[in-house]
Amino acid sequence: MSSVNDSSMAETDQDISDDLKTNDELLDEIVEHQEAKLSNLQNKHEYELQQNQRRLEEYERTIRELQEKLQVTDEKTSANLRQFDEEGGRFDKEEKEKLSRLHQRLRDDQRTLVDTHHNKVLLEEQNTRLLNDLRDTRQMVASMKKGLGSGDKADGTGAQELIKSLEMKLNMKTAESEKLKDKLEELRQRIESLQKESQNKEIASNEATEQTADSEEAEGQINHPINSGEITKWLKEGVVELKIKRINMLGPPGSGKTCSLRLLLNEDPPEEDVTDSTPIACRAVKATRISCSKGAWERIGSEALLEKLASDLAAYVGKHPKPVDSLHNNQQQGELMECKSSEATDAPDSTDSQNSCYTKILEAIKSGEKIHLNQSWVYIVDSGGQPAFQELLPLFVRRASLNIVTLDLSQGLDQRLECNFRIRGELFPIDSFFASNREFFKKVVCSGDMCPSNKPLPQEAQCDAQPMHFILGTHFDKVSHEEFKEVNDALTVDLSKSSSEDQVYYYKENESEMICHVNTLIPKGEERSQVSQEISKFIYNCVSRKLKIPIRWFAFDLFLQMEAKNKNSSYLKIQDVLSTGERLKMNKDDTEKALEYLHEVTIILYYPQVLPDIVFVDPCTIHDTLTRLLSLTYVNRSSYHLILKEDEEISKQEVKDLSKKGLFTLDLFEKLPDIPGILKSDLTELLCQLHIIAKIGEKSYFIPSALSCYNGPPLTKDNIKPLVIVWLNQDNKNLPVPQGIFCSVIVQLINEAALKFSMPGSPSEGSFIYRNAMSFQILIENEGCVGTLHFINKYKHIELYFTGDDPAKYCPLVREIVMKAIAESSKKIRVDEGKPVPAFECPETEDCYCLVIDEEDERSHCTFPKSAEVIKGQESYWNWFHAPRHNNSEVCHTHLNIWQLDEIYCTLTNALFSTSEWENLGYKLGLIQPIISTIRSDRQTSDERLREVLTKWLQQAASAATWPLLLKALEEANRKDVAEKIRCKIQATAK
Ligand SMILES: Nc1nc2c(ncn2[C@@H]2O[C@H](COP(=O)(O)OP(=O)(O)OP(=O)(O)O)[C@@H](O)[C@H]2O)c(=O)[nH]1
Ligand SMILES: [Mg+2]
Repeated sequence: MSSVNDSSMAETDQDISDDLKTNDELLDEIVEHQEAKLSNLQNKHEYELQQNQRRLEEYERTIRELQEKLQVTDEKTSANLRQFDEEGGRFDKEEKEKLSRLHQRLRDDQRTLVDTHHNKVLLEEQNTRLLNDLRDTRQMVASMKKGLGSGDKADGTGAQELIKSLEMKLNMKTAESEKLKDKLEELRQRIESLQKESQNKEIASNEATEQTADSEEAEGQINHPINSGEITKWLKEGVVELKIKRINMLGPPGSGKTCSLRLLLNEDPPEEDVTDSTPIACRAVKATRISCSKGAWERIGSEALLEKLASDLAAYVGKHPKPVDSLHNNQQQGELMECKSSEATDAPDSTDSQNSCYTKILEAIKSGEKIHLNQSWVYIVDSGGQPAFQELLPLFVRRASLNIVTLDLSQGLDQRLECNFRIRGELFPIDSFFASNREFFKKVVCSGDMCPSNKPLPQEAQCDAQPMHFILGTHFDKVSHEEFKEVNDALTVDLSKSSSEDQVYYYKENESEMICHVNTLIPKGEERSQVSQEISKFIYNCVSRKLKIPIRWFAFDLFLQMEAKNKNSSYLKIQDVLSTGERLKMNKDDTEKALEYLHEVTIILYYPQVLPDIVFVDPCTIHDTLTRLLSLTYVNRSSYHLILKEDEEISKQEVKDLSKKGLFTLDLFEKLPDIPGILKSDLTELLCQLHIIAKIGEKSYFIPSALSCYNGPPLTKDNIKPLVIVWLNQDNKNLPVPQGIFCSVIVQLINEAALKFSMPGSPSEGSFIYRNAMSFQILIENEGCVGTLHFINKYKHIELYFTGDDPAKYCPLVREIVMKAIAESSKKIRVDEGKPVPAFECPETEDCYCLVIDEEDERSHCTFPKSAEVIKGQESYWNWFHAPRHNNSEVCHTHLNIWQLDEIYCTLTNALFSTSEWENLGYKLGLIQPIISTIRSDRQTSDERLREVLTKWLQQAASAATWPLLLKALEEANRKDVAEKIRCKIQATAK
């Protein structure tokens, strides 16, 4: 039994041992499995930690970079703010606040970044703790293994508990790690958003810096003299594009200019039967179209216009809703409508409205919007028709886009015009240098005389366009339709013979009616309105010029006009002008530049060299004083009280001196009504500067416009032929003598220092003292009187005669001085069109001029395609230039012809003239730039271009092309060597 028991016990032991073994193995497996699991977890955790570590490092780097960037931005912003502070006042409070808000936000962001950094440190600490925990876990697993190996807890429960606790701990750590991960992710996102925000701030800060730089640049420009850059600077902030229809009313005295203007503006006809004559030029009427459909015009005052501008600007930048009455404005068409106000009806609370305009305009400009307003104006200048005024007009009137030419139909076409100076219902006959309507029409319309041809405005589009004409036949109520037709047809024929045909608008093209006939005195009512609308609508569609004016300057101009109106004065003191500028945030320099610009562009007159304290906002007071002075020569003694100051009288001698010699004294000038605040002596100084008068003694002045007009026979030609001065345009077309230049040159010659030009004491036989013809005795120190110069305005040209014993000695000097005076006067009255060229009247062909093209070689070029050979070598002509020389060989003077082109070309190239020098030679041969440009574009090789240059020269110079001229051109083109070679060759051939 025992053996059985023993064996069964042995078996049981064996089983237990096996079981234990199996348990151990199982436990080992479990431990191994858990160990592997833990190890995996540990690896995963380590990997994650490593990742976290790397990310943290990245964040740390990003934060560092961000901090650096922020520091730079911060420094920039602080520098900007400092700069703004230093330049205090330049930037307004609003901008400063904006920047300081930006600065504040940057500081906040910096603080957030510091917080982020702090969080990162906490995260690092947590990670360290995690690592420690993991180390503990590892140790626990190791000790568990050890415990199991020693069999302390043979049932394995200890191990299982351990495993459970380990799993719990691991789970805990994993959750913690997850949390950390989330936190890191959150942190990353915040850093990213911070980064973005910082970038935006940086851009904003850079923009602010750029703006500072821009304004610095702009500030820099202010110190420079006025230039296109200066205008561009102001144009940048906004532009008013004015579509200006600048209209000048031209017509013989009493032809109905003023009455026509009233009709066009739909104003009532004048109440008086005889209207007063208009002074030299009237205050310019600004009119706007009041209704698109009706097309009528209405005068508009500066205040109304300013209010309109302010509300348009406000509406433009969208800050203020447009007032209801401005909503009629049709921006698309650029029409200014329904803006009813005139100088007379401006509201009494003008200061308030002025202040509100300042505010609105400045706000609009400051808004930073690129403003662009379109406004259409009709800008009409009514001028006085007196012939005496004509020469003064260009100084006060700018070139028009349209001339309305009035002709009194009742005076007949060829009938001598009855011209009167009208004052307070009285008529005083005046002389007239145009005998009839036809003559006036031909002068003004067919040849463009008596139209101011001064410079187009700097910013004007279509600046090269010639003014157009619109012919208004007045007094239609006094003639039959047949009579009108006769005049219309005759003038149409005259026009068709001229080159100005396309410069006239036909009123009814289909009915061949060039002239628009009208009775300007139609009584107030429906018919008058209808006629007014019809004509003004037609005129409105005629040409207009576009003018870009910086908004600030445009507003400045209007404010000045308002200031002057408030002060009831035609001028302003410079202090008032500067303070108006200041209110528009313009400093002294800006204001002076704006004044210079407005002087050029509008009617403002500012002569800092003569009257630095005065700005004439409207020159009407100057016109009035001058008109009064000149009218003393027409009116009767009994009417002097209408012209002079109260209780003032003038002597017969004073009137005689003025009308016969053009002389007046300061005493006489003082007797004319004063312009309050302006000394008469200052006014005479101004008139001297304008070349209207010349000072000829301590208190005496000479005014050529006061003289009568010479209508007598032409001078009998003396031993020396007259030199004529003609004006040519770019296409070598003859232009009339520019209006205003003749009297201006007379004044200039009287002031001449090099030679003394002395006027004769009074008109006598053989000498002239007229508005259009003047004789000067030429006096030279130690030699006395060396001759007499007769200087005559023939309107197509100016003629110079010299009578003296030795013309060859003095004529060249006289010619030079006259040409210099013409150049000076052209500048003064801003003649832009045409170039004065010395010439002779062609002895062979009527109306043809021989233009002097080479005084040395006595070469002239006929304006008619015809030879001027006859003049060559004739002393009576060339004495104006030099004593004649005839030392060149016959061969040399043989004229070159177009069929010699190849010979000339080969001679040049054989003498080693390079074809590549074609352009320089072309210029030296007198070809003008457009021809050179055409040659360059039309011909490909220099070879062809040289041939073309020679062709053009031969054609242009006609029979006047000679070898000496070509040689001279070569010498001037720095090819003396070539010239010498050719000269030798020609001489050899001649022998
Ligand atoms: N019957 C009639 N008279 C007219 C007409 N137009 C003008 N008049 C008269 O002609 C005179 C001169 O008219 P204005 O318009 O002042 O002439 P103006 O061309 O401005 O004259 P100045 O300013 O001296 O150059 C006035 O007395 C008018 O009454 C018209 O169409 N018919
Ligand atoms: Mg008039």
